[in-house]
Amino acid sequence: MFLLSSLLEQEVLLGLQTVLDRSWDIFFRNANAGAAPGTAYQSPPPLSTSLSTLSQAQFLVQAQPNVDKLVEDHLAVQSLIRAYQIRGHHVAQLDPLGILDADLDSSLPADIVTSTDKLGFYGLDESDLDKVFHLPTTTFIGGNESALPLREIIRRLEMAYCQHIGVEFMFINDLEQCQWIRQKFETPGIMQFTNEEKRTLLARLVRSTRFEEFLHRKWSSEKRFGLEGCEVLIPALKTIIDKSSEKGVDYVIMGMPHRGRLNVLANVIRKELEQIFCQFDSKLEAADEGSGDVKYHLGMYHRRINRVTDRNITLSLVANPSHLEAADPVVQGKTKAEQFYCGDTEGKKVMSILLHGDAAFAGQGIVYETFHLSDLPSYTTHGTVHVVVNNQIGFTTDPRMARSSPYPTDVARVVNAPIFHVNADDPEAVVYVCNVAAEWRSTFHKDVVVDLVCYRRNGHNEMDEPMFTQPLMYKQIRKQKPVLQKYAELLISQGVVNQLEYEEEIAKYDKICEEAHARSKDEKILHIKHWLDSPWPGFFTLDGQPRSMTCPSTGLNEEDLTHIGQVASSVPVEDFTIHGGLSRILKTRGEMVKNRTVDWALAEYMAFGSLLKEGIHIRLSGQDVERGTFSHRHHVLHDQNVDKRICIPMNHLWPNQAPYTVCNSSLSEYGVLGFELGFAMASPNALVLWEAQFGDFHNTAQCIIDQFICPGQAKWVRQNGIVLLLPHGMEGMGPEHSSARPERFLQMCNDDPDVFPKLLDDFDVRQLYECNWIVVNCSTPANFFHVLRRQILLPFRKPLIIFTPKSLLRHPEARSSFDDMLPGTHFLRVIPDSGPAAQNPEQVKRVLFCTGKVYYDLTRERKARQMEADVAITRVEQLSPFPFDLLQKEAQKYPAAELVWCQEEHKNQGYYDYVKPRLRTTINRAKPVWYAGREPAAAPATGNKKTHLTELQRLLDTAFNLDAFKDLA
Ligand SMILES: Cc1ncc(C[n+]2csc(CCOP(=O)(O)OP(=O)(O)O)c2C)c(N)n1
Ligand SMILES: *[C@@H]1O[C@H](CO)[C@@H](O)[C@H](O)[C@H]1NC(C)=O
Ligand SMILES: *[C@@H]1O[C@H](CO)[C@@H](O)[C@H](O)[C@H]1NC(C)=O
Ligand SMILES: [Mg+2]
Repeated sequence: MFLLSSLLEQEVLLGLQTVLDRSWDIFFRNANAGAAPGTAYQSPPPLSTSLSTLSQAQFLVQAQPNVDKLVEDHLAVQSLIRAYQIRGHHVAQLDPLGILDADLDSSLPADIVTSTDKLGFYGLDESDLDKVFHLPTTTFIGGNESALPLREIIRRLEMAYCQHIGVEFMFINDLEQCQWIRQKFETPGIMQFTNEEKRTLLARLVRSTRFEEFLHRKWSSEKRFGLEGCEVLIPALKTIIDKSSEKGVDYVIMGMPHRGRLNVLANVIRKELEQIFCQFDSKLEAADEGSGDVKYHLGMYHRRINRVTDRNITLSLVANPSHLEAADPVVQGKTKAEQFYCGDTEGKKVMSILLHGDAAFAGQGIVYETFHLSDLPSYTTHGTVHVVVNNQIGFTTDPRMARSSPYPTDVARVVNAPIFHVNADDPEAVVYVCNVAAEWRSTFHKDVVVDLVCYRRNGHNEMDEPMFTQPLMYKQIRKQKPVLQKYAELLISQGVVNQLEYEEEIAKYDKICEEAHARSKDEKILHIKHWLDSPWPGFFTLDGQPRSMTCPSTGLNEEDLTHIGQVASSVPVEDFTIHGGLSRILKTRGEMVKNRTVDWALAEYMAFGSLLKEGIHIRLSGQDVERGTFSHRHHVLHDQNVDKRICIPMNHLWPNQAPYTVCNSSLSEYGVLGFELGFAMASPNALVLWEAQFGDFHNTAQCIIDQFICPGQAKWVRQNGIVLLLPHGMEGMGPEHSSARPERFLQMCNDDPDVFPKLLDDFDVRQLYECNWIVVNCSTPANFFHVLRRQILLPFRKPLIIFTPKSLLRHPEARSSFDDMLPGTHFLRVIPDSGPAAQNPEQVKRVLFCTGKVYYDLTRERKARQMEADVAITRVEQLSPFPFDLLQKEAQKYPAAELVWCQEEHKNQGYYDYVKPRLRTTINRAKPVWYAGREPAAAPATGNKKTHLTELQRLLDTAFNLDAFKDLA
């Protein structure tokens, strides 16, 4: 007697159907005939009925003991099969050293039949081993057989799940995908290699192994983060690339950490060996601008023929900082962009491969953030193949101290990615899972993980002593035969190659290395330009000449301004009901357009709309950017009656316009900013913007800012025009929503505060060319419009940091006229005073220099105090590069005036520390530069509204009290 429903999991059921068609018959006939009154019984559903009906059915059945036992045993065998599918990987032999279980747990699951006494768990015993059992449809171990003796069932399950491959997939919520994987690993004899394939694999192992040995021979005291202990990585990657190429991929974008990077460059990407070797020669100087980077960080781009598939393939390895896993989202963004530009909407032609170390993959949160982008419409790259070099150590740390999850790969389970653990000392098993991984990606377009369980033969780097901390492991490692030797011996014993052929293969590759080394000595100069991961052909020249260092007017004709304004205030599709409140917003926009004025949102619209007309793709990404955090943007309209029906007017502006992408992101900064940086890397002809919900949230993405955006060009001679929109302003909203931390960005600007630059022609453009990034805080919508357009019209690309307003979005005075946006107008780096003070500059007693929103507080206060002739207010709109030229003019214009920097931020924050020395340099230190603003503080702002207002009043009092600095002078 048993309760069927509780036992019936979906998959067990599928299997039951085959077993039951015969036995059920008898079973029910008996029950029907002899059912005692009161025995709960229902007539069974036909076997063809849907699973749900069947599993809902509950029936207590009483049967003859032998039939009962038959059914029970079948169910037992099915749960046994399922146990192997779920937990077989826990007993697979994954560690080449045989020391540590790959899942950090040496206990054996009770339901895996490692010895016959375990059969008892299932109510079976040895006498059942030769009984034949029907196989459920959820297994492929039978091949063409539908039934097998239990002994053979167990043997085949062990072959499939408990050898050198551990398959972790039963958490996947999709039956078709599970069946696909089972078929790949359970089908008897499916893992076959031809002699040709074995020889190719051996040759690849020879290259991988001998490359490291060559470097070791020539430069034994150099760090190279060699691959020893995971030489199989090279054939693994080549297999993934070959198989993907066969499936139609022609562009592979890769990201990887230090370990084995030079080997990957040499043997996977096939960077010329002399270019790699010459980096080891310390006599060489860097020929290009910038600081350069160490050899195991540089990027690479290479196009060549894939010898296995005879198809062209482009391989690109993205430059990375030391910060492990930081390049993950960057690779994804670049991949997305490359897919976008070649119209590859399903990821059939462009794909990414990410490599990871075991400790970093488990420990770094960015891995999780990146996984969560993998299936979002505007961020998916349609499946990434992840390869983990799981050498069971991170620097000196044992994995048992480095993670709380059984495997380093568990993070991938959140996106239902199958995970293939494989013993890296079995090269054929490795190649097999890599083929399956590539096929998985091309079939389901979802992420997949290959976990190469290996070891690290040396210390963390070649200079490092591992025995201090891992004595037992390294005793074993010293005894461990290298995988190349093991595999060569195997193939020789199988008669696939002979000793002589093997030695010749080695000699051949050693000779290649030697010759390249000889050539590398002729290379006098290291060209970082050979190490670009994303070349921009055609961008830096115009008709074969370098582009001139000028920037055309960023203005726009009236007709286009009006047209964009009209589209921005309408619903360009029929039968579309928008929210009543939004109708009012659009109506007000329409009126503004009639009045020839713009507010912030409209200025942004005009900048985007005009660039789209010129064929510039625009992508705006970040949390809630579609509507705008402050409900001012509304780039995506939602039909109030139809779910998911949306309209993006920006895409209805012009015939043949470039596409506009605006996308609400996942709640991530590090991941999403990295992604957009990668997107911007792919092409200079796109305006890619990331907006923080509030400016201070950028600190969760600090690594991308510090390691990529700020020094990217200097380290990797790679320009990037990404724009950061960071809402900023002291508005009494408390410490967390006030400051975008301008001081951080300004502190990282590369211009010299103490040197007044030479004012050559086109000073402004040259200054932009030389800086590492541009930092602005616009006080008018028109200036915001211009700076966005300038970003594209410049003949080069620089990151642009914009502190954007909150209350100014709706401030009645923060409006601009079309007149300030017409042809001939341009971005104003400095906005001088134009009122009574400027008419009579000699009479002016004080110049207040400021930036951003505080300008509006200052003008209001000045008016209230009737001091318009006494105090001039100069707005610094571009903070970096610092407008030395224009500010010099401003200072000279008011000879009798005191100079004051005024800001609403606290004194140790904001702009003061950046501006003060530069202003002093500008005036040749002829006068002091005073400060009017909040006191130094630990938090960016008070949480108390009243204190906020008091502080504001106090700073305004200082700014307009002409005696304020008398005592200090
Ligand atoms: C974000 C970050 N934190 C710390 C380090 C310092 N670090 C360099 S390598 C390393 C260990 C990495 O271990 P693993 O990911 O297993 O790679 P392996 O070196 O074993 O190949 C550490 C901690 C780093 N590079 N990046
Ligand atoms: C590969 O690319 C080259 C140059 O772009 C081209 O000449 C060649 O025909 C291509 N080969 C194949 C097989 O597509
Ligand atoms: C347009 O201008 C008129 C007249 O100056 C003014 O009353 C109205 O408020 C303006 N509308 C908008 C939306 O700015
Ligand atoms: Mg490691």
